[in-house]
Amino acid sequence: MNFALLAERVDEAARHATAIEQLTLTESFSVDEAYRIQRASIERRSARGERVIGIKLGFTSRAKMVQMGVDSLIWGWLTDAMLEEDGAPVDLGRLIHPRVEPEVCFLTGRDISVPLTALEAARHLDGVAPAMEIIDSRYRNFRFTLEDVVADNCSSAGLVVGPWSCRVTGLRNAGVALRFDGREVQTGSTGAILGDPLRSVVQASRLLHRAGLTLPAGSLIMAGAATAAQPLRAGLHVQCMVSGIGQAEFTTTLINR
Ligand code: OOG
Ligand code: MG
Repeated sequence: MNFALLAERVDEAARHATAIEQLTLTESFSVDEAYRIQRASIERRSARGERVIGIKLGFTSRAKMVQMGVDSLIWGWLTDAMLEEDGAPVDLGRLIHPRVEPEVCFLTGRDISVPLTALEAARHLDGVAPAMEIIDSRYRNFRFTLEDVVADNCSSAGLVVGPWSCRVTGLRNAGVALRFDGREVQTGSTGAILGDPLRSVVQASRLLHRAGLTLPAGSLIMAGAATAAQPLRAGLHVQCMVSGIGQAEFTTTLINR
């Protein structure tokens, strides 16, 4: 199988905001192979000058697993081109069928390369922030298998990170609200994320170790959505509130279609 060719398909779909058929309709590959396709797609981004700034976890909450019909924890890469400024407008014109999900984002203070306990994970962190991930499956109708979504860098398209706080251990049950124009569209708790989003860092450490990778100090870790994702449209003011640590926000516009 030609991993580079499959990576090119998902990468071009993202670059041109054009949906493609699921790769698994015509190819058969394992989850491990899907991660190799994902890796090759990130190498294409790096070749264009994008820089890896961290990783994201997916399907760390039941709400997301139920919404998408996938029940395994997955992970992908975040690059500097995906990072949107807190409070700034996000252009939906470069996206296919974007959705937003309320998350928390951790900032690492030390390299992570070996499996960590929750206590050790907390000591490897410099901060936590309310955050939102913008996901945009490159597959038609936002439908995929586990292998498809992994190959597609776990649908990641953007992230907005609010102000940093040092309360990395205080998030076992903090209220989460996603608001569109001031109206609540999703509500939940940070406890929905593996019981405590700190466990996403524990899981990340295991995954990195298994992949033989080191996540450098100063990296971001998106813990995964606390609620189902909500479809975006132009002209919205989008806000994510996390009790005790604050909020992140952005507006949506439609420019480059
Ligand atoms: C896959 C990404 C899942 C999360 O936070 O659970 C994810 C998708 O739903 O398209 O990012
Ligand atoms: Mg997510």
